[in-house]
Amino acid sequence: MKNLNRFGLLVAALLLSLASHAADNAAGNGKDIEVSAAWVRATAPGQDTAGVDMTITSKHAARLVGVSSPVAKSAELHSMMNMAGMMEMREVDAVDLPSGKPVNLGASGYHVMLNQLKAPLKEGDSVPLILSIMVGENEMVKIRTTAEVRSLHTSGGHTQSGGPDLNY
Ligand SMILES: [Cu+2]
Repeated sequence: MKNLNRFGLLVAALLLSLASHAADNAAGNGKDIEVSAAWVRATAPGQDTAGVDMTITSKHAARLVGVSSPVAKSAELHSMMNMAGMMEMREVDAVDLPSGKPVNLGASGYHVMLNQLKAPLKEGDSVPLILSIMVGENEMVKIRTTAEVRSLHTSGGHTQSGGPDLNY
């Protein structure tokens, strides 16, 4: 019986690994698009929006055109602009991903805005994200990734966009 159980575990592990490969394939040419260093600051009490930073590298010219996350009611692509000394966020339709060039959203003046968070983001959590990326003219791929929730006091890298009460 013991051996049988072990065999069962092996089969389960094999099935799991097959399932995760299937998920990769479901992302179309997901292997041609790499997402790294995705992170978001933990939320302060009462804060229900959060800005996510990440680096996206697409082998082929593409555009990030949408984002969703189960932790937020909606997610948008935002740009940050300095308007007469005030940082202002605007929703944008897309972020260009030139072929082969890593694009760091924060460094490029963008972030993913999570709106109406369903629960506070706590340090150490990971936030699932689904990126909609248009590769070339008409191939839409969905890329699953997760953003690491870092300490509220993390500085640098990303200009936090949690709200006007936070320091930029
Ligand atoms: Cu924003």
